[in-house]
Amino acid sequence: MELPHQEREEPVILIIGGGISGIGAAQRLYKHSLRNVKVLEATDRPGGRIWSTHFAHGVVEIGAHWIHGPSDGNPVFHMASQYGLLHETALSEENKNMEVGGHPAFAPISYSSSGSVVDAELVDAMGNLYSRLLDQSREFLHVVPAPATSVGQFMKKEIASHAEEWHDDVPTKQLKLALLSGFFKLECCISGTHSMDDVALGPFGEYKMLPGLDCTFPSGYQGLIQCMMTSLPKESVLLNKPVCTVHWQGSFKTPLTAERKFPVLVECEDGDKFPADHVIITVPLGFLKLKCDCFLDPPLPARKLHAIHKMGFGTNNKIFLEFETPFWKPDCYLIDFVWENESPLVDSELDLQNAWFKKLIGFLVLQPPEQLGHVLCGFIAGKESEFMETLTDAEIITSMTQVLQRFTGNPHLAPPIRMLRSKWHSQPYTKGSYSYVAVGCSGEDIDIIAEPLPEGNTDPKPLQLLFAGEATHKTFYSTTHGALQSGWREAERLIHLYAMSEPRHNKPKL
Ligand code: 6YU
Repeated sequence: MELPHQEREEPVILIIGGGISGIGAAQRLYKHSLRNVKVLEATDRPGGRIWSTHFAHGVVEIGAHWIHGPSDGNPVFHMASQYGLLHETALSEENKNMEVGGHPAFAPISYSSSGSVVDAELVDAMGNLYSRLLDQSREFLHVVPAPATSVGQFMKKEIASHAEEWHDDVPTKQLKLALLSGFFKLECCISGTHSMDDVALGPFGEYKMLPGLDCTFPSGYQGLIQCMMTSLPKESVLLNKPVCTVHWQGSFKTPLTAERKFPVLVECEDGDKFPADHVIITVPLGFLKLKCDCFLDPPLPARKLHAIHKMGFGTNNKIFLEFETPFWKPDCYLIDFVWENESPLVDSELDLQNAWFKKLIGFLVLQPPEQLGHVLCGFIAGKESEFMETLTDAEIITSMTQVLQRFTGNPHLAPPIRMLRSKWHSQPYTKGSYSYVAVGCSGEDIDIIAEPLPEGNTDPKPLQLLFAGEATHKTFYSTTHGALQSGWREAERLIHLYAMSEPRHNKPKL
């Protein structure tokens, strides 16, 4: 039986990328009866930077770890609680209302490079100073000109003037600076950057923190993606389908759609071609930076290309170590390393070969050990993190064992029995971890990247290309909730275009 004309002309929508933004967009379109939707995902699994895998006796997160700000305004939290994926303590009002300023909420045990434990009061005092300065860095959103170009520059200037007021002996002063140096490394992991000198000061306050004590998914973050996918037909998500070129502003037909012309044609690496009315591009900014000159035909407008190149996209990696027996106490949740001779006020030379591991901030003790085993998760950002990806497993295990022996002051500490690390910079379809607003950029650049094409609203074939993904969210960039909201935002644009409340939706409302 032949379909009525208007049904045949249901808009064809493609989504490039099966991360949370792409799957979220597909889910939203389906819910609003825009059902001619396909997700093309380059790799062999959905989820993108949400990626849980088996390690030791349980599951660990290669990518996203926490729900940042798990409270009612966070759509990932909302969805995860609806699907029943969170522990009941995460759902408590007390946890939802907690304000921790985006940082780990537990006190660390800090080891120094001479193998002793650093006085907890000193760690606390420097932690408080660092947090105050970081809060100040967020206060220059509407200040022109900002007092410095980068967060790093601003904070170092402030630290230098504080240090002048310290009346301690020289070793204590040095230790205080070494502690602050460690906090800078932590911030590099949080911001996904090599150095806080690369993060723009003015727009730093644009990133919004939600209340709530960061929580994890007891059975893995990827369970969220699996639940989201249950509302989509199986055949709507195509895996192993890397897209090489998106042709737009055209008039394309295929043997299957002989009498219908489409403005967009998506070409995959395996030669498959998919015509479409609309394409939501959710590929990571790292991929876009590398490929934007050839990924789109015709190329993107100059101002969009400029914004893509200027915005920051850095690397934050994890190193998981499993131990036969823990060398830490049962109440220890975080182990920090303090390199005693370091100072944020002195630029150290980059020595990747011999000193990459100095950028490691320390280790989280993953919970619960009864289920997972004795597992530590280290974080390392920047160029050192990218160098780490090039090393062999044996080289990493040796370096990690040496570092732990030195810092704990125990030369007999046994090496880990297993190791796993992420390699986000080497992932060909990601090329890093997440975005940040680099020096020279502002939230406006994020908006420019997010603008749909063709520009303006006079084109007879509107919204051919739409852009989603974490790097397109002005206030929640770098997070899963930012990514999800960006996917919803672009789905809503199309839903609005076809004004789905009307029975016939074959023609866009211009
Ligand atoms: C969060 C967290 N978290 C740790 C680490 C990483 C990230 N994030 P996706 O990449 O998922 O999907 C795109 C898909 O496109 C992908 O599957 C590709 O394969 C595919 N693709 C690419 N090219 C293609 C092609 N040509 N054809 C077809 N398909 C193609 N977020 O909320 N909590 O704890 C962490 C962390 C190691 C790597 C994180 C965290 C970031 C999120 O993982 C990420 O934003 C989203 O998953 C992205 O989803 P997506 O759909 O956009 O892309 C002031 C200020 C401070 C700012 N920062 C503060 C926040 C700190 C962020 N937190 C990070 C911390 C950790 C540990």
